[in-house]
Amino acid sequence: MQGRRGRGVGNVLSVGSGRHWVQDMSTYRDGLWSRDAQLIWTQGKMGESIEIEFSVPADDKYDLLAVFTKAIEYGIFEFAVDGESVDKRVDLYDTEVTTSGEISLGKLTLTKGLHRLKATIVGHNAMSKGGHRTGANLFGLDYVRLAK
Ligand SMILES: [Ca+2]
Repeated sequence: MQGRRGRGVGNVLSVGSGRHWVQDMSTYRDGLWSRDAQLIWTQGKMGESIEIEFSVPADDKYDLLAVFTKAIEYGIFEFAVDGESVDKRVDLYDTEVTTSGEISLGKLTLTKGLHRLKATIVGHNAMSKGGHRTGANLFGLDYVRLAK
């Protein structure tokens, strides 16, 4: 996850309807996104999920940290790791295009190797204004990081 130019995002393992891609964020506020990029998912529907792989270096207990993109048409998400729900709900609505800063998705005991982070659309802020091509439940992930 951590390369020479900052932290990124692992492979997308599954996704609901809509589109996802790595979006160049260099035209937005300079330096705010690691690698000037985010994983974006548009046109997702209520209850659908995106599942992303992340790598754990050694068996241990970690704080799973993630940075998301926030903007006017972004949704509200809940999370699971390896199919187990974590007690976290994140509202990615914001009046400007920005990042969430590092949010803890929980302290987890993880084995060395690949794991799955799943984000599920559970709604969107009443202020959220979706575009007809993007929907009102957008998801954006800047990076995932494991802290001890
Ligand atoms: Ca990034």
